[in-house]
Amino acid sequence: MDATDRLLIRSAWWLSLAAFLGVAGTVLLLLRAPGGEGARREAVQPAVQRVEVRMKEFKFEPARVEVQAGRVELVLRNDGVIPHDFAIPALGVKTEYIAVKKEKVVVLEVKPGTYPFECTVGGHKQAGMHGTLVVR
Ligand SMILES: [Cu+2]
Repeated sequence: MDATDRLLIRSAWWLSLAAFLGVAGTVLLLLRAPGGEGARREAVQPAVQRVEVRMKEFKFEPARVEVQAGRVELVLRNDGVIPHDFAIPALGVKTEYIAVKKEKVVVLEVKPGTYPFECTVGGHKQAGMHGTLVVR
């Protein structure tokens, strides 16, 4: 093997390496391209709706909560001076007592409709602790 042969072999090796890197680079670009599989899956599953509801004596703020159908996270925060809870009877939802200055997150899958909610602690609903979840 003389010097020319060795040079040719080395060039061939560099050419195949360059070809391989070119193919690999293209594959990576295709995988990361917007509109690829990942982006499509994201479009089908919209972002989770997160709604904060504050509780105090004796009301919920806001008392009317409007969301789109699908997955909803209700962040229930007790800004009052005694424990409260949160229930949506039509959906079979009821939290434990939520202590003063604490919060609880309730995750729901909701269909369009109107769902009354309330605090089930004795007398609280009658005193004004109730509201409506409206799902569009
Ligand atoms: Cu209450």
